[in-house]
Amino acid sequence: MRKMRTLLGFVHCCCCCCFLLLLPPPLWVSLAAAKQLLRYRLAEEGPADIRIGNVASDLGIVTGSGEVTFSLESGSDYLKIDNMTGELSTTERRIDREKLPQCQMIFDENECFLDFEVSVIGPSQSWVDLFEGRVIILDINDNTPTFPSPVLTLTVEENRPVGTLYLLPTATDRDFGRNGIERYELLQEPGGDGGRRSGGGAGGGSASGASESALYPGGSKRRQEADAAARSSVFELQVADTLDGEKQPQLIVKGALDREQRDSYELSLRVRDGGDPARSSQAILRVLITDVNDNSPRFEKSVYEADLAENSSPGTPILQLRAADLDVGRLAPHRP
Ligand SMILES: [Ca+2]
Ligand SMILES: [Ca+2]
Ligand SMILES: [Ca+2]
Ligand SMILES: [Ca+2]
Repeated sequence: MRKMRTLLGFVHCCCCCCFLLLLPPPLWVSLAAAKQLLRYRLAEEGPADIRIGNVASDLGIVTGSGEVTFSLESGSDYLKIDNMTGELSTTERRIDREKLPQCQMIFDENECFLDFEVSVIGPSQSWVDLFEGRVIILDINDNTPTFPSPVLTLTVEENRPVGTLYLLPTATDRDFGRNGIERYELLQEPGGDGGRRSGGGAGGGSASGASESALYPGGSKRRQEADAAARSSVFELQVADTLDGEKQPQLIVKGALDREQRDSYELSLRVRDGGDPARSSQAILRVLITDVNDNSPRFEKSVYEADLAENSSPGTPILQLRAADLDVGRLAPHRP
């Protein structure tokens, strides 16, 4: 803290000044600097006229006679001082900690502050003392953590094994420290049934018209297994701590995926901060399961029989074979 004294034709403290005047100017300033420190703390976003502190009492100056007055030399954008009492308070201008340039990208709450200078003027302007002060701006939890979009889309290939990990978009919360992001949560839909089931996967749908169960006798069982997998959380959330202290949500595949059974899942991702009370928001997490070629084309029947008259002319149709492939776009009708 620096304190400078300006003499206006009167030596306010004869003994001290006689000694100080013998010293080189820089040392004179630095000796005075160690004497006084005006430091206050104030929560952001308060209304006007909030009392911050009393400069007079903190300097040990007796007021009331009107002989000593106070004046802000700097910092008056956000602060004001009562000329007679030395009471420091807020102005009409809102102090938004998240918008103060000096409060961005800091790692210590005490690094967010407003500096000011106040001059103390003696009787008949016989002397002036200039003091510097600092108001540390305390964070309040006035920002809700939010995702970059209300709907987050993730694409996952159906053959990804259990344990495969995907990075999810992070949310942002402009508040500081514990008022920032504390945790992410994955909300499973009731019954795990928030996604869209594949329509059987008979790519193109124009081939045989045969139902999945006809082509795949075990289809209903597979569907039951898929339903059970959906209910038991195919995906889980994991949150990693990054080197820069941020939290990184990750989605992990925890169950078997099969696009031909289910080609999308709709989950909810919630982010919460550590404020009191806490603020939170949610985004839809849409997981799209993409196709891989994991099905072979199959005929509708394993055995085809047809009667053919011995005098049939060349080119006479005998029978029609039907085949299907559950993968997307891979259906190729087979003809005799
Ligand atoms: Ca704010
Ligand atoms: Ca917050
Ligand atoms: Ca804040
Ligand atoms: Ca497939």
